[in-house]
Amino acid sequence: MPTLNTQVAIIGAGPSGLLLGQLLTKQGISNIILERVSGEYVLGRIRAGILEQGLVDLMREAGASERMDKEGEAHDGFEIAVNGKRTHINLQELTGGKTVMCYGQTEITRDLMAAREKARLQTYYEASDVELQNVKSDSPSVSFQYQGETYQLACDYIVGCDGYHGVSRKTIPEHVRTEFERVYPFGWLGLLSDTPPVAEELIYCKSERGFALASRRSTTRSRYYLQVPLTDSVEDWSDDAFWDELKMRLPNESAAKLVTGPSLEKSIAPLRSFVCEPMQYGKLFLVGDAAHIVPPTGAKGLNLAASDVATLTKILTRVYCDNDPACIEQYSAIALRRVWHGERFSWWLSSMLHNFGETAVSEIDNKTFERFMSSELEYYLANEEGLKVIANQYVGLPYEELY
Ligand code: RFL
Ligand code: PHB
Repeated sequence: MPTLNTQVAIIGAGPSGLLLGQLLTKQGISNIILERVSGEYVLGRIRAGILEQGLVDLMREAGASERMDKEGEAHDGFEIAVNGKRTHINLQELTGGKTVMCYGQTEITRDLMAAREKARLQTYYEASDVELQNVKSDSPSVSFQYQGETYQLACDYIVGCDGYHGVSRKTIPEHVRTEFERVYPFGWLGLLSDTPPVAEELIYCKSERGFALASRRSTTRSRYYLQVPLTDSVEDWSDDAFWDELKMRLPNESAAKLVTGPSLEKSIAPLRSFVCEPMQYGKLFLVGDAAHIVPPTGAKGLNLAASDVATLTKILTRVYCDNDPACIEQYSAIALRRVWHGERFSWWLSSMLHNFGETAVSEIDNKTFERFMSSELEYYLANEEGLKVIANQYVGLPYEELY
């Protein structure tokens, strides 16, 4: 049986795993990544588009920012349109100079993959049957199947960056784990197309027909989303049907300018708020979607993954460079504080901007909940203080330092 050795075993080569691998390598900490699918498959997933400054800085620190710095778009603001009435959220003015960057998760992943390959770091793609062993002991390990052979990877720490459906979280015994979950009664149907985007900034649209988002990837590539019932499947939506529905949800002036074209990709993502506590168990850490999921409305998912990576990099650097192994106990509390802020913000924006229709929401009846949320949105959009509350959370809260 082939055996391998490293300081940190990372499960999952999504953006969390790849970014962590780069940052640890910069600190001289060795790491091996195990990924269930092929690199090509990972790059086929179309997901996030908006990066907070914290993530932009980490990409620079990781030495993988060259293309992002050239091609990423700085966005000073975005719009919220309520039944066609638009409010501009000027992030720069409302936050004292902060902005976000529009650059796709696919590109982030591609850049990190290229940096890892260039540094000749070990990644096992299409590794199956990954199993975490002895995570509570001083000699944890991971076994996996690769090209027909069983491998054993010995390490000091294991980091679960394997997303919501991964194996790492489930290694924490059920009696130790608390999971918080809210499943929303709708999903987002996303469409990617090589058409000029309808606007320079994102437009989040609340309408009686449901939520829509006009986003973008570049001056020639658009990304749009529609709120759809969970019972819908992608096959129910021809490109024409998508464009027709989008026009009805966008403000009239935007609908009139919308350039349509064939889809490059179409997929439906269910909306979920989910947190697993704690995020550390013995020598195992959970990072990103493995520990928490947010609905995409606040653009927080990948950004929360990045703040987990930042915290864990600081912790492992202290463990190895300052010989302070006890500091790993700080990880869960620091990461979870920021995660819950992101969870609350995404839930809040999602609740205000979607149409819940006949679906049960809480102990409050639907009609009343809808009114509460509409009124809440109106209140925040009507005054500068309210806009500041939205803007400061959208650009992202600061990262917490270790103590
Ligand atoms: P990922 O990206 O799911 O990667 C996990 C990786 O682990 C692998 N894996 C395994 N590997 C080995 N063994 C196993 N047993 C394994 N099980 C799984 C998987 O194959 C995969 O490669 O998690 P990660 O790295 O934590 O990254 C999280 C982000 O992907 C996610 O939070 C964001 O995409 C969320 N998100 C957004 N976040 C933002 O910050 N801004 C946005 O604008 C934004 N928009 C979005 C989004 C997510 C969306 N979808 C589809 C859910 C828009 C959408 C539509
Ligand atoms: C995206 O462009 O995919 C995107 C942007 C903002 C969001 C969610 C998704 O809130």
